[in-house]
Amino acid sequence: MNQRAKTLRLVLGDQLNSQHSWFAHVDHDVVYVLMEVRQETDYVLHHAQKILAIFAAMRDFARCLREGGHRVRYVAIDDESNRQSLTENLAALATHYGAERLEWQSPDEWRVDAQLREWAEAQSLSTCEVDTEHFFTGRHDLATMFAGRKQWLMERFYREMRRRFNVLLDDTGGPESGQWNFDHDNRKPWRGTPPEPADARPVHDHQALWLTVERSGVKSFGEAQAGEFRWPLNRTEALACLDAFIEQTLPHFGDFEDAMSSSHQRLFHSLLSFSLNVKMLNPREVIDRAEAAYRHGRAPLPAVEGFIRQILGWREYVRGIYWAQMPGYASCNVLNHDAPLPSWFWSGKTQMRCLQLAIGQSLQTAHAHHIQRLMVIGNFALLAGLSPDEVHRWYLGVYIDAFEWVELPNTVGMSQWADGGRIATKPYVSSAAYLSRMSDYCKGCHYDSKQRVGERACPYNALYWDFFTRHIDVFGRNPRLAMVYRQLAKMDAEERDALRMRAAQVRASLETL
Ligand code: FAD
Ligand code: DLZ
Repeated sequence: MNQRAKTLRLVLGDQLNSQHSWFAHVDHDVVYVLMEVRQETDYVLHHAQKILAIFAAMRDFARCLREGGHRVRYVAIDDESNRQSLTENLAALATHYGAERLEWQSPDEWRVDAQLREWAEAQSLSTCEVDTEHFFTGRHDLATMFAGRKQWLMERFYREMRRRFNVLLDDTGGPESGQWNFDHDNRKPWRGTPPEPADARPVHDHQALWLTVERSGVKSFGEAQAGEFRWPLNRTEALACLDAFIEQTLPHFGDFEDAMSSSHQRLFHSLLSFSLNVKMLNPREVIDRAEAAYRHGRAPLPAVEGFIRQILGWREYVRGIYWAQMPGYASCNVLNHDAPLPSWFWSGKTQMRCLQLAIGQSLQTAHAHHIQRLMVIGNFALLAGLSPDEVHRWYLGVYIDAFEWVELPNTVGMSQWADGGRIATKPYVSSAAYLSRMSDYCKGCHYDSKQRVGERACPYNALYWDFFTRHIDVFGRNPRLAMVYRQLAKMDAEERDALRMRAAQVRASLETL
């Protein structure tokens, strides 16, 4: 075959979409380029499983393309010719193939988007950016929808999306069963029944690949193959996981969406975020499958609506926020929080059992579900006044599904309120009472969830009241927090002092909690 190629097409590690129109026809003038590069492994310290999953999935994708007859150039992390930079490799490959044209799909991250555009401007090659054909909305649709409005609301956006894409509507065009949102039904604690479905994810062994990654000098944290490395690494595997979720798990998703258990980590979550974010699965097909389960009487409406809201609502919404707010969004810090992350974020070794379990699980499996991320880890970080940038970098590194477009708004906005309420109309914080109600984490903890002051009092309690006292200027007039401030006002001075002192003690000893 002729070595030369007219066109190079870049496929990034989170663009493994075999359904993309690029791949509908084989063209021998086109070479698809995938590269494992230090630029992408090292821009933040990553969990070992995230690197491994992306590399293994990229390698499998390249294999499938070759099997489909496409020409592929795969640059492995240890290739001698690898310049470890997306654009430097592209320049070298364009020369190698005598290419006249370079095409790429819109990157999801601002950083890579800017890099490719800037580089392309300085090239004599003709360039072309195409859509990823993945999301429901364009990058700037959300900003257009809310142009001129002070308050952007997810719920408004979500209803509009349901109408626009005809999801869970009745014959009149209204919401199925007359109700848009079943959030209030979806808050049950889990006490052991129904049983957690078996883990349908495939087990992989990528020891050899991991050795190559390590030998190439890539730094990481977390466990690479802790017992089992089980993430879907191609579309066939992802579709099998989707099938299993729809059949066995979705019916209970709603009831236990916010529940946490020390013995059962997955409960009724889909664990589809990695497959979705690297685009092995399309959100439209996931939503269609969930809606069909409801229409065929195999899953109740509150569960299906709750699940669809996460994907059609939150996932598209945070992406719109990201593109509307970048590049400044990454440095938001409205509450001026600047405490460094305690070292136990990297080991899980703290006496607070909820954090020990949620962080421990994250380090072991590169996953934690939404309430663990928001109400255990994020809640503590916000109450303790940790630096939102450090918190963001931890979340971006640790989770298998973390890509900045979705992680940053969730961390900096929803979880740390560092954007001043752009996403969350009030901060997601709680005392130990919430954690104790929604999980069994407090049982057997070194700290007492019921005590507010004293050495053994759960740190969340004093921190909670201290947070609202410290930030009364920001939150004191928020009508959604009126109750909190009424409760604070009812406390006598002695009680408030004791809480303040306990909180100060906790904040001074974060490292040893
Ligand atoms: P399920 O509970 O089964 O939900 C189904 C799907 O809905 C998910 O796969 C995901 O695609 C989507 N979804 C649910 N909640 C959200 C949300 N808030 N924003 C966007 N999509 C959502 N999600 C990521 O995909 N990547 C991240 O980097 C990420 N970082 C987060 C950081 C913080 C601080 C918080 C609070 C949440 C974060 N989330 C992130 C959202 C959510 O926690 C994960 O999507 C979810 O836990 C993934 O597990 P799952 O597939 O089992 O989700
Ligand atoms: C996350 C990641 C990692 C760890 N490594 C690579 C890589 O070596 N090559 C690659 O193309 N993509 C990788 N990715 C995913 C990218 O970070 C992601 O594609 C961009 O940030 C755009 O969203």
